[in-house]
Amino acid sequence: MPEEAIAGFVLGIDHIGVAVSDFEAAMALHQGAFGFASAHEEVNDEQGVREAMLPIGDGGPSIQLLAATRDDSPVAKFVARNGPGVHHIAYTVADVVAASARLREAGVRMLYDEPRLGTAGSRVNFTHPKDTGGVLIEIVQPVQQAEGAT
Ligand code: V0V
Ligand code: CO
Repeated sequence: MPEEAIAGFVLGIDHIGVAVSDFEAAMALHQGAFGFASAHEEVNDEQGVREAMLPIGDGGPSIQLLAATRDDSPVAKFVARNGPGVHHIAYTVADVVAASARLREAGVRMLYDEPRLGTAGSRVNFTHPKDTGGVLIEIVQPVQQAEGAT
């Protein structure tokens, strides 16, 4: 892979994660006031979240609404500390393992040694927010890339 391609490993914004305390009310707001449609909903037991993806425009990034399903969920802790609000930004990458390695080389702590299951079969990792300017950054390898990988 050429240097330029490695330097440009962030392909786009996959989603912006928003922590909510009332999932139904947040869905009603985003679908009603903003006219978003829900493209995908699931419960991620490992992460302790109920979530919905609401794409912005045609093929744009999504708003990811996240409600905690248990008290020790990262989202429960975030909401208890800060109240509802923007929780993370998720960047699309082609290879989450390579992207994590590159970030570690740059001195950024990654929260997981190995990628974990994200939305719709994607593979994800997160930066430590203290190493990325106080912003929790998720990197996402969507399932299409995972299937297409050789
Ligand atoms: C905590 N901190 C944050 C933060 N959460 N800063 C920015 N954005 C956030 N969302 C700050 C916190 O205020 C502390 O700052 C510092 O980080 C360390 O906090 P801590 O008390 O040591 O740790 P916790 O228990 O608050 O946990 C923080 C981390 C946790 C980031 C380690 O939230 C985590 O493991 N996140 C990764 C998984 C996740 O977020 N899952 C939910 C989304 P001070 O007080 O020291 O200054 S799941 C998802 O998006 C999926 C599945 C998907 O998209 O596919
Ligand atoms: Co996310």
